Amino acid sequence: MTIDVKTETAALLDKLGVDRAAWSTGDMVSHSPVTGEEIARVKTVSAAEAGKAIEAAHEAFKAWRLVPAPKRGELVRLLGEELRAAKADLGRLVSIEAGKIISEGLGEVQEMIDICDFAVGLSRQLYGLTIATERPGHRMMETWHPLGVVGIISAFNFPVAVWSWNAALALVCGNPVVWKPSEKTPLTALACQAVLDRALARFSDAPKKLSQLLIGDRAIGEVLVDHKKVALVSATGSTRMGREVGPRLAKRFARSILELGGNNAGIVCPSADLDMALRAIAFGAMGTAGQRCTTLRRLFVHENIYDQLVPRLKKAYASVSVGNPLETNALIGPLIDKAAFDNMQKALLAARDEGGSVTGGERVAAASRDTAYYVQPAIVEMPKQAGPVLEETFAPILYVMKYSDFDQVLEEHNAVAAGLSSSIFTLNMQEAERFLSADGSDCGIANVNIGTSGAEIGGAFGGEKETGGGRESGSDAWRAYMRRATNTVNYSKALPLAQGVSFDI
Ligand code: UN1
Repeated sequence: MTIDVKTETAALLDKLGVDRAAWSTGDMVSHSPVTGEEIARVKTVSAAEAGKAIEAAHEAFKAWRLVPAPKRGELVRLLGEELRAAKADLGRLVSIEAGKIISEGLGEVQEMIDICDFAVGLSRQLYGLTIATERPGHRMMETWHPLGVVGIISAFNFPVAVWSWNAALALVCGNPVVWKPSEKTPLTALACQAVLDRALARFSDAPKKLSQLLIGDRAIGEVLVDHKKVALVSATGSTRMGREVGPRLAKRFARSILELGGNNAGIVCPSADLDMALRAIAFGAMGTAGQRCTTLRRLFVHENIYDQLVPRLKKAYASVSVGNPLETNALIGPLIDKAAFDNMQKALLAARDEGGSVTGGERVAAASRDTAYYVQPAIVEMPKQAGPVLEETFAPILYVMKYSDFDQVLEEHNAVAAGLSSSIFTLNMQEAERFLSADGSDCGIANVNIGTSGAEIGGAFGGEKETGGGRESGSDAWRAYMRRATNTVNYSKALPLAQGVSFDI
């Protein structure tokens, strides 16, 4: 049976409650990477409309910040309920629009449900400290207040989860959200907005325009970044994008959460459980067709086990199923577009120039049309870490290198510009603990006997160096979405000054 992707997209959008006017006659052409065909024409907003949306969000802020946080949590609880009901349809739409295999499309929606649950609990835990003061009859404390309009810029590869990490937290923290999704994935964004609208319809205390979607190109992202009434922009995407967005926000002293590129590595030590490592490496490097910011891209294998592990890995690479995620059970779906394919081929050529030996990487004819780009994942044995190994290529390429000395491999591990995720495979606790220590992995995520990708929402997500330094999702990432006030209250009858200063008038 051949599925008509365009017809199915329309049916899913109808089921998810997205207004046809938003995606049938607009000026932004939307494609599915599954076949490369056009699936919708999405309406975009002008810069002036974007500006108005932000002004309206600011008005919503004035009311939303006064709604008690646990009540704001109730809205996010309803969002979680609506997402549970929409999971199958939204997950499938993610597969159509981003090319993920079905279980990963569903997994992404599960990630949204998880962050909603987290945020609901958080809505009763926006704690401030009470701090000892040096003055008698005084009390010092800190209070966390809503921050203002939160702008969200998201990428194609996690078209819905990244929005939810930011939106769920921003909403319980008392902030409206204005979202500019990737131009490659506007349909899933429309669907998210429709799901949230259903939650809002069941909730009586929300001001109008609490959540808005701005579909448009880069110029719309710029409106969000430059608008004085946007207090925080959380931007996920390339380091190149972050290099533009970061300084512009800094210039007007706005906050930023930057979640940029990764060039994630794993180290396989002599004591590693190789069966476990093999599976973790396979998912980390080939899963999502290598299009996660957490994808495993560099692998350092100890020389004593290299000849045991690498042939097995190559076998896994040669036999992995690549195919249409809507019609087959393949583990690897398509690349997002031709540009991604071209970049992959360029990187493989550059790797060969550096002495790399490439297995895989060829285009696979998995769709009926030649407008889709499926590839056999590539594994590249490199004599050393050089050339394309030092950069992130958003495609399934795993560079494998041999190591002999632990100190040296730690240095090489950290010798790239990005610092997002990292893994060590070892049963030796000295190696494991060293990897997690101050002179171990320099990444925001450091794992033991787990791959680099697939983080749970409970931890703070993000990385160092050119990854941008931002943290989203769990732990205390919520603090970036609020402003902290330090309050000192004098309940005595005197006015002692701090630091023993006297100023008697
Ligand atoms: C991303 O690729 O932008 O850890 C996010 C992971 C997912 C999130 C990835 N939970 O792989």
